[in-house]
Amino acid sequence: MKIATQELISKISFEANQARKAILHMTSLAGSGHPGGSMSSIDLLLSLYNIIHHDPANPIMADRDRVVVSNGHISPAVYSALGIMGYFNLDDAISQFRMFGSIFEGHIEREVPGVEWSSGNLGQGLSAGVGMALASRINNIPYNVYVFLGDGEQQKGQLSEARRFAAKYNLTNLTAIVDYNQLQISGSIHDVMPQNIRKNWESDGWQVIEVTGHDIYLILSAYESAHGFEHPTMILAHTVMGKGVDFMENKAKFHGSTLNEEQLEQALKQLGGVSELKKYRKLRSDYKPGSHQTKDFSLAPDFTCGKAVLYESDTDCRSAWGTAIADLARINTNAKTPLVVVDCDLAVSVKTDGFAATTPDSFFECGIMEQHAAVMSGALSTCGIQTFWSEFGVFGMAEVYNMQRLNDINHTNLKTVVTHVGIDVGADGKTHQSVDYISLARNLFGFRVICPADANQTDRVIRWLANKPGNYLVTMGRSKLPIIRTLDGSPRYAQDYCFEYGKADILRDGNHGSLWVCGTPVSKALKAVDSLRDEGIFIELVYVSAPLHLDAKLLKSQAAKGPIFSVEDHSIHGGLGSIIADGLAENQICTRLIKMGVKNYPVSGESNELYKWAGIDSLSIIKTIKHNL
Ligand SMILES: Cc1ncc(C[n+]2csc(CCOP(=O)(O)OP(=O)(O)O)c2C)c(N)n1
Repeated sequence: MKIATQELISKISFEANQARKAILHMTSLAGSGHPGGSMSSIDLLLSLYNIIHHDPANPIMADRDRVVVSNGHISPAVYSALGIMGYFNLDDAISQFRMFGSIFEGHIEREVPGVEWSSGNLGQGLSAGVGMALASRINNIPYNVYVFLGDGEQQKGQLSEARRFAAKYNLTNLTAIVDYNQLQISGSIHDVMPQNIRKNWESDGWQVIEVTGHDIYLILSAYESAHGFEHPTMILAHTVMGKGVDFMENKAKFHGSTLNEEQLEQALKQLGGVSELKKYRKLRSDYKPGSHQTKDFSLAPDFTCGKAVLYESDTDCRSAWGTAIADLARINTNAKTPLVVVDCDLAVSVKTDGFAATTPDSFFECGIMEQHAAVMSGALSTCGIQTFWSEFGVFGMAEVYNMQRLNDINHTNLKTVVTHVGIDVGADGKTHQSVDYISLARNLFGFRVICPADANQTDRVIRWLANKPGNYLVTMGRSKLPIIRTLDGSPRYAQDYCFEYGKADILRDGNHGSLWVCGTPVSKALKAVDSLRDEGIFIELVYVSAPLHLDAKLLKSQAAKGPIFSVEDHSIHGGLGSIIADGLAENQICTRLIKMGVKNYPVSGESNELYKWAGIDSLSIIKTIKHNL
């Protein structure tokens, strides 16, 4: 780190003045945005970018220090600082701010060179920074991570989850900077929601330094001293909202209000400048969308997949998942890509305890902090680490829906493996019976969902998945399931079976109609179809392991045979049945669709009782099919 010389201080002061003018221009030009917090945090941001290890000409340099801005609404400050540092042409950011087609969106996006994490959903950035700081240790690449946060943002509970994790794993390469301007949208942070920010961080095990956030010398000194402690450090920077323009200072209104032309001129005069709106308006009208380069967010693991395990007797898919991931860890100790598993106090139930015993250094225990775990895991997966997070269905998706959404926006490579999905969970009751995992994931444009049919398919899916980039949700129930067999009695997903994403499997042939099934009810469906076969009713049984990617051709050929029945241990709203309905309508395929699945919040009971309750046990399936043929 460079020492706070007078020359450096003058340089930063000059740049901060330039940035303030840019912030005001871009927000006034766009007619929206957040100038107040941008002006309060700009001295902190520019001071940091002037001393950290980074290279604007190589924004993805492996050992660069990372800056995560959790309060993504201060995008005008971030774009100004990065533009001044040379990541891109500052005039582009000013003129294209919040414009259709531009990368300079209202809240910061990873597409912008120098931006490490897309943010705007307050409270999540510290978890992302924790993931990056942990990744430095896992990858054995030394660098520091800095996370900017607002003071109103301190009200978010996820921050304490992230703080505790950072303290537990002693992430001393992590520094948080809180822009303590004491204002938020609705006024004073002390009125909106009183709290003792300093004590909260200290009680979670962090070192806290307080500093005046507009004194460049003191800011630089704080950054220098932040790494001298045995704990992660938070810098509580006392700042002034709207700093630099007298009529904006300490006014909550300017959190999210922009200046009109007259106010802009007055403000620029105070900053020693003049309005350049005319120039930027011209640049804005000349801008053609789509001229930016796209970043490569991918992950390219090269794991040895090992020998498939063949299960011959009833087995729960979660045990097959646990065995496969432990096996992958065992045989890949020298792989170039690290393989990690994240847990939230459920390892014994989700069966990752074997992995933890095999490679304890690659297993990270978050406790009951799912929101932090989801984001931290997502961030790890952006740092060249194949990251599996295993959870109960209800906590791995519904509990953290917005975190998974932000992961997806961030182009993460996260593998979320959820067990205990559906009413198959049984006696735990409705709070634990996740019946919306497909419908939630379906909204996330980058997610793929895999629902293995039995232990054998689970084993192949996990080994296949180890080498895949992108976001996947793998789902499984709690119960032991029969092994799926062909009519001659051999395992359908035998040792030589290779998983193919999006390929549905025909488990039984038939020409009176088809039954489409996804997830745990497959053995019930199989039993129903085999019983009907004995009665001379031939129903084709289609197993859908990738419900979000239906094969339209298959749908068409099946529809020609007769009605389509769907069965799932999931809400009939938004799951397999709904996806089939969309597929039929969108492809102009005309047939009847009869959906079987969960139609209300479930109740406690044995899973067999609950399947009967929902009408997805074998007898109910037979009855429904006969009734509708
Ligand atoms: C999870 C979440 N809830 C609400 C918002 C809407 N919002 C944006 S900024 C803001 C106030 C933030 O206050 P502070 O952190 O003090 O930032 P400053 O006003 O200093 O810029 C709110 C409530 C959000 N972006 N994310």
